Amino acid sequence: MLLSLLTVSLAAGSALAASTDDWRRRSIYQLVTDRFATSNDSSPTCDTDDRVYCGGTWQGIVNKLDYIQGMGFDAIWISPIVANVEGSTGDGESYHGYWTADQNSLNSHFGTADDLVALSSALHARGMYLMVDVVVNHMGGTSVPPDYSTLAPFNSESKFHPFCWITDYSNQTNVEHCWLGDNSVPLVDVNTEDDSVVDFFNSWIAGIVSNYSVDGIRIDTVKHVRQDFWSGFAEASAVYTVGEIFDGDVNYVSPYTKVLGGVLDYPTWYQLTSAFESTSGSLSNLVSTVQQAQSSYANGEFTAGSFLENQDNPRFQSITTDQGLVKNAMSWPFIQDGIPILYYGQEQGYTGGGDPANREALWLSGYVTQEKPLLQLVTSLNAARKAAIAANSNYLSTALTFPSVEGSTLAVLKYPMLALLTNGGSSSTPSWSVSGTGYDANEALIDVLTCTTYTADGSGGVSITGSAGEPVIILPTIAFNQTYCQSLSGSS
Ligand code: ABC
Ligand code: CA
Repeated sequence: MLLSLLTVSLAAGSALAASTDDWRRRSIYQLVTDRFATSNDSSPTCDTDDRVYCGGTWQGIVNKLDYIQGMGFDAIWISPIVANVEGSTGDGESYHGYWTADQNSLNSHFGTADDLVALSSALHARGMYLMVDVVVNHMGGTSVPPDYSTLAPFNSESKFHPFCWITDYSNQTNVEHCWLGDNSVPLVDVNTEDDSVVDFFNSWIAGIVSNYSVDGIRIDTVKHVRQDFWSGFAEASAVYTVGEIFDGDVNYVSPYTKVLGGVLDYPTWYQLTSAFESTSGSLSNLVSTVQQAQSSYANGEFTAGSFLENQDNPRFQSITTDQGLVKNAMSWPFIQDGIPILYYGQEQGYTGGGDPANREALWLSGYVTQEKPLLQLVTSLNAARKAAIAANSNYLSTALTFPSVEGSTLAVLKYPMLALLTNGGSSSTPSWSVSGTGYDANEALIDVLTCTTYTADGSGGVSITGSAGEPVIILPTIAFNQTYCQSLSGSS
């Protein structure tokens, strides 16, 4: 009884806060604030190798929301917002926002508190959500030992774990208590066992959510903090929380799904990348990892964040530029059970390698939307997912199945969407034959990527021959807005 009263009053106090359920139908555009857009639409040079601030701001994002929403995204994830280490270090400047210096101030390179409020208001006016990246595990130092007096509000050594580098990822105590980073920028490991630290972070996150009307949070370095820290933190935030547990093993990641709203689906990411990075990748490894995650994550894969790229890994097109493989890999986040996340720049065909090369300034692309096949692909995929959600009220709780896995082809069914994938590459002519689709006999079907129409066979099965190793994303024609196809043919 007491518990339910508490739940009611929490809900009332955060009427605008978006729950995990609210996020399930969303699709997220992840951007690096410093690299997405400048306040006055200028295009300063930005050499990623320099690792310096290039000039992106919150105001800049506001000015480019048409670009993001035009692709069908209804949420954005921005870089951490708090004040960071200033000036140059052996690892460059803190343009990415992960080297916190003061938890209680904003990063003035990105704008003012008013600018951040203006961003969340502009998003909400469009029915879009704001997700903010937050770092609890560490703060940024500039020497070993660090000068603790530069850190706020924890300005004494006792609020941190004693210095040691993380050296052994198989030792969880080492992972939680020792430090990330290097001699230039040690990531000073916060003592998240200290009650006053825990209390601080719980009210800190509640404050961030309410001060800036934040709808969800991405949590950094989750596996570097004891698991039982997170449920209190997630509750205090009162919004959807998605945690970064950078690990390829479903068994390692699963327990964190019990203490957070969801996780970034790293186990699937590893298999997705290796399945499509070449024509010899294994589709069945992808299938088995997805099935394992579906059965062991607390909410299946429904509340996991699914991605192909992010700020920590080489862009997919630095591994392969075969457009057949690229389009198949890019399709995955939009056809699976969880919440799709697209890392900015992928739609423009960016090819940067590992950090820092994968953090190119988007203004250098001119935000062009015409004759950008990958931008068109993403737009179609968002449209297809929205149509599937609208057509089947159970879509978001229907677990995907794999009705066919054969050589270099794979069929993924999440009724009414049937995604036909292949890693045969752009010189292949894939074909799929799928039964048990749930479609009616002779039902009219459409490939949303090309607007080509097909007809199911007498028992609802589908036999399709594709081209150039590209994916085919099928919906019943009746479920897909035909004006979308008209605008597609009109713009080409
Ligand atoms: C800077 C430079 C880099 C330089 C580095 C030393 O310093 O830019 O060029 O190499 C931020 C910045 C970075 C910066 C770092 C360190 O801080 O963005 O540019 O790098 O100063 C999060 C964020 C990330 C952020 C931080 C720190 C954490 O997403 O952007 O980085 O706030 C670990 C952490 C993970 C962290 C990641 C960068 O490092 O766990 O939270 N990401 C293994 C480990 C992982 C480890 C990963 C990468 O390698 O398990 O824990 O992530 O180092 C598979 C296994 C995996 C294994 C891989 C390699 O192999 O299954 O477990 O992953 O088979
Ligand atoms: Ca830690």
